[in-house]
Amino acid sequence: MTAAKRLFSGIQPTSVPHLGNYLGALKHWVTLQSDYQCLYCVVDLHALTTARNPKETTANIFDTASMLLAIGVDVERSVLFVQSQVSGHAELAWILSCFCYMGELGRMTQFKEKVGAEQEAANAGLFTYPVLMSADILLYNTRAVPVGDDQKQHLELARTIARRFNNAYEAVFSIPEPIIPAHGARIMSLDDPGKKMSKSAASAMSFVALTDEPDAIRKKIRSAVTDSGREVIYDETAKPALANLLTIMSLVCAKTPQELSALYRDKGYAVFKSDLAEAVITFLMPVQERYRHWKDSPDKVNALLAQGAERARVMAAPMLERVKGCIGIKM
Ligand code: AQP
Repeated sequence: MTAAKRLFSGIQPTSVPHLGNYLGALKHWVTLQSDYQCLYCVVDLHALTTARNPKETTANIFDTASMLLAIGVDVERSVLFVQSQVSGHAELAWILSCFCYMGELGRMTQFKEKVGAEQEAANAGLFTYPVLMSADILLYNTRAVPVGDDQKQHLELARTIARRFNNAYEAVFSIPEPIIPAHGARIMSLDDPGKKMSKSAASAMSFVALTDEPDAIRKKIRSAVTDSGREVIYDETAKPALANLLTIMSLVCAKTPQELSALYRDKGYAVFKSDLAEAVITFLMPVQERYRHWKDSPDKVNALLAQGAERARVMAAPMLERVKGCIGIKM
């Protein structure tokens, strides 16, 4: 390993990643491998906040890792591993929970959105999720964290916890910087442009999974909500649903939303949506091919994950030791 700056990011194995996960985060995971020493983690402990079916959980972990390999996470350059295989994440999370306030966690919008009015019945893991995420990041002396816009607040909390710990003892943790893309940081749901695209959404029509078949993609995009009028123009305020679709197309085709508006302005929504569906299908085809390859090689994937976990454990050990030394529980 070189002395390049460390970068960490994770994805919950709650289901197959969708276009929002890809355009907001995963796509950047691949390019950032050239500039950073990257650790990419399938954060299965986070997924336990909602996952209850053990068989599905095991399958989702494997599928998510296979998809990360398919999109271009390169294990020669980056460390790819499963969170629960490196016990330092859970250990540091407990320690950091003693440096985080209930009030801070109560202000997290993702928690409020996920539990709604049911706070009393929500499991404590949903509430303390950002502490575990802080531990994931800080365990590796991480300098950069590529995430979608929805994780910005959690990352800010990780920075606060790191500063608080550093101030209480010594400068143990680097203060991690978010890397949030200028475009595509919040891809919205296809059936409700007021909500972000989410794996756990009630309706599968709200997202395009990276494994969706061409016909499913055509159907989902054809049924995507659009705004009134028929002109294809990029206007986030007046036409938020269309702006979301134009953003997706712009990232898939490497054209700006303005260029696309000029191209489709008078062609109507139906033509635009049909072309968008074909563009997404073409874009996903090679990814899906590589995904099938990895899915058919479980021994290879599991061996790569075991190697990744071993490397991560070695990288995590000095930080854990230093933190324990600071708080006086050094063994
Ligand atoms: N809609 C989105 N647009 C852009 N980026 C997104 N991300 C998630 N949704 C969007 C980014 O994807 C990375 C992995 O996210 P995650 O799976 O760890 O958790 P999440 O943010 O909670 O994503 P989901 O899809 O909404 O999952 P569920 O439904 O299981 O909670 C992160 O960098 C995230 O910002």
